[in-house]
Amino acid sequence: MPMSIIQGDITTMRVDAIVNAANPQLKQGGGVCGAIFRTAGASRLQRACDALAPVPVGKAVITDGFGLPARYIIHTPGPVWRGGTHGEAQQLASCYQSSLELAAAHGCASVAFPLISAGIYGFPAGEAIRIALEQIEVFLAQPGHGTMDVSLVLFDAATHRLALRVHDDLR
Ligand code: AR6
Repeated sequence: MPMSIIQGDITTMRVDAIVNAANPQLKQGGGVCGAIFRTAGASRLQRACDALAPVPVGKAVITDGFGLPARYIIHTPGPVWRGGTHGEAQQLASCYQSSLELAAAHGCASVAFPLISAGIYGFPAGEAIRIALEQIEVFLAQPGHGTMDVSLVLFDAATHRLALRVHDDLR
């Protein structure tokens, strides 16, 4: 199944799992993480997260989706952008790999990602998109994973347009 590149609010996605652009402490924070906590129910999600924290950058853990349409939330802390010379690209790639492996291990048939690290953590959007699309494609090409429905959900129109351009350039 090909991946989808869509514009929208990830908290509304009716998928098996949405991915949270988390921090290693799994605290609510702002950005997409803040929105996910608010929609899921902040205190019950925080209790579930506190039992799993801390999580190293590039790894992933899973909780219930609580009040979300999604059944699960996969929490992955992305790298903070520090100029690109501190292994940020590899760490970001690892976020997608870890999240997709965890989703598969939980039998998820559909997964939606936000653009991890590209907001508060400062990762340049074009490069973050390229890494996301490449890692999703690599995963879907693996035996047994080709039927998973994976979406990259961009919040604003400009980033969505950029993602479509990056996708075309990768062809
Ligand atoms: N749906 C989809 N994408 C969204 C939404 C939404 N509802 N809201 C924002 N985005 P960010 P990070 C986009 O800052 O850079 C938090 O405090 C946003 O436009 O949410 O990984 C965490 O707790 C951007 O493109 O995540 C961490 O401490 C993308 O989501 C820290 O911020 C990621 O932006 C993580 O920072």
